[in-house]
Amino acid sequence: MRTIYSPDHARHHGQSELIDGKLQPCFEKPERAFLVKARIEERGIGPVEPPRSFGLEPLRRVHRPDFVAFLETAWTEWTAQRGAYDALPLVWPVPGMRRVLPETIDGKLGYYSIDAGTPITAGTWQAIRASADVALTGAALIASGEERAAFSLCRPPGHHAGSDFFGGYCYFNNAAVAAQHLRDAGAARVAILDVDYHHGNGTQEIFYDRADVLLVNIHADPRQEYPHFLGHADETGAGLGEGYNLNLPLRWGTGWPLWSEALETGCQKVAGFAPDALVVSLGVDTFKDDPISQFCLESHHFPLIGQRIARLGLPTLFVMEGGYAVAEIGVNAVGVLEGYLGG
Ligand code: 6XA
Ligand code: ZN
Repeated sequence: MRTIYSPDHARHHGQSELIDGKLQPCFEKPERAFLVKARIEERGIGPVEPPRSFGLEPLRRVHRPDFVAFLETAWTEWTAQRGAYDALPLVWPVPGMRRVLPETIDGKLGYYSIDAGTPITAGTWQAIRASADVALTGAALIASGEERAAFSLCRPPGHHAGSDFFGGYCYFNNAAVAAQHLRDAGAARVAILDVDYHHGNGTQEIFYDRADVLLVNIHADPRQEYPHFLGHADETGAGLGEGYNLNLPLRWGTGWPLWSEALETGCQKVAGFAPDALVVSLGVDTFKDDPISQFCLESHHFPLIGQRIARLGLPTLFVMEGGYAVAEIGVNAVGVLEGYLGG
């Protein structure tokens, strides 16, 4: 299996995030992708290749143009106003206020974000463009039929980013950009299976009223876990998209028996949709020792996830999302790929 990887991810290296009431060193750090890439090489999964450049147009297929433009200039605006240190938002237009775009950077940061855990740094723009190109390059390999499966080693991740907001360490929604690219290249139906520990609220928001992209999410119950305000079981899609969104929330402490049951349910939903291609939002923060998560999967479970996905028999693009237990991130992420490949 080919892996698409860009070293430009390392240009995004946040100092700190607001988490648990404290400014702490970012959990989402360059080492994550370095270690996954190292494991790919160690296990001989296949070649590691750079992305092609797709420009901004594919991003604007799922993100609002003003949001894309905001991300491009946010660092410059922030440094002009504040100084050369990471930008974080502080105030949000919650219901009861008005979402009117402010003129100054502090207001814009709140307007276009969902949390204070996702810094914009000097190299964020270059890294998020590269990350989207990594996803698009993988999608193009699948779309052309050149490859039956590929791994887009994206960093930063993407599934919390919506049509016009960033957050949850995510800026551009790489999986959504890839799924839309597959659609635009001729796939009539695309399924996205999100196995990250967190609900992919951004992906859900982007495709919620569409019947051409099925989204299945297996994640920690939003009543307990981030992102808290989306991901409930009764969110099934809207309008034409009714029935094309399946949320399978699970309680803290969930281990393999219940998690794998949800995977089975999710895979059956995907099979019933009979998509032309599958995008897997591959987070490995379901691992028992993940520092910010509360599920209990063990390293030997990750190949079983890949095996089950392989049984769907679909052209499949794996897109890297979360996972913060850096000592095991390579073993767990590559474990899924090896399971898929029959290892
Ligand atoms: C709180 C947690 C962010 C979640 C990031 C993640 N700032 N999402 O792994 O999948
Ligand atoms: Zn996650």
